[in-house]
Amino acid sequence: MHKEIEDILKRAKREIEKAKDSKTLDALRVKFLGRKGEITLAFKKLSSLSEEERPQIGRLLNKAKKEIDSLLKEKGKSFSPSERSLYKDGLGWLKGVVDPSLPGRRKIIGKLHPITKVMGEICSVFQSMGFSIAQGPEVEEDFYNFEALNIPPNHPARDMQDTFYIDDKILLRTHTSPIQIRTMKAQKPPIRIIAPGKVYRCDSDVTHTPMFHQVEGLMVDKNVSFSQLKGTLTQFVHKIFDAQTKVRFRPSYFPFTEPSAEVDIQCVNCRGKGCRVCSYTGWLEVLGAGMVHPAVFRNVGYDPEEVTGFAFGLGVERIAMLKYSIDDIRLFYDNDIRFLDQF
Ligand code: 2NL
Repeated sequence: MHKEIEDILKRAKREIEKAKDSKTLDALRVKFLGRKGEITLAFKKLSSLSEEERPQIGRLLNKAKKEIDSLLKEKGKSFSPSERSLYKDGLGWLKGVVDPSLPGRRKIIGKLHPITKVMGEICSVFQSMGFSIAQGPEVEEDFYNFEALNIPPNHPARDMQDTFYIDDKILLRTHTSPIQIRTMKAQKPPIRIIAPGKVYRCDSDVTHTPMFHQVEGLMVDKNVSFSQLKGTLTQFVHKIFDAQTKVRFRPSYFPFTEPSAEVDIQCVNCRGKGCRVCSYTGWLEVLGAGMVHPAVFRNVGYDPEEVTGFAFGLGVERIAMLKYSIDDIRLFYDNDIRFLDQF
């Protein structure tokens, strides 16, 4: 038996020495230490030995087994790190099935949609000025969307071409003003809210999509003034674009405000020099605003002799297009991952 064990050990040493990869090493482990391996079979012969021989040969076999095991492990360390770790984890058999040297596959982590991002920035700016966020339904009643806002029955904004009607009284809101009407009907002044959300208009080209996003704002209290409106919106522009951006208020008309204004900012592209983006005027229109019309206050049960208020509205897509120099609004809704991934 002595001779036999020595012979196994000698061959094991030689063959392990010669091995060139972990696959060969795996085969050698099976050959010598496996369930039907040479060392294992030799152990089985122990029972046929005499009482004196058995412990002696047993010790010898244990020593040989340990030695072969450590030779296999030692040799395994000389292969590539990835091969070694496969070997260490008992996954040597995966060699050739998987390539452990390949880099890992990165998980693609989702991002916020650019409109969601800009909407969040706009809301944060107004929240920092003390406005709270109000919400309301996208499917609205004609009363909240038009009538309460002093938009008369024949006003062009009510036109079947612009509004998605569900029936003659129910429609998809065309602006977020109905949120503010609902808030005023439910609460007493002072009120200082913004109304962000989706709005719908039957319109589609490079600057219009049938669904888009608006943020409107409303402040109502005793003695709210037009100069507070100017200050609030100027501060907003300075925070969303930059503090050097000039702002101008141009007289305009809305049925729900009097007086009304359109708010322009110095062109973000040419800084006011005149370019294609601003149609060579140096200015970009970004907001509509004004003092809440007394008729609107009466419609929600407020006394226009007691309170005054300002209101404003802006299109989120328009702000996002100017911020990121995007010239086609439809890009936001094509869902091309190569576009969306850039923000
Ligand atoms: C624009 C114009 C505006 C308002 C929205 C408003 C709401 C109430 C009462 C009075 Cl409840 N006004 N909202 C006022 C002026 C302008 O938006 O050009 N938006 C993109």
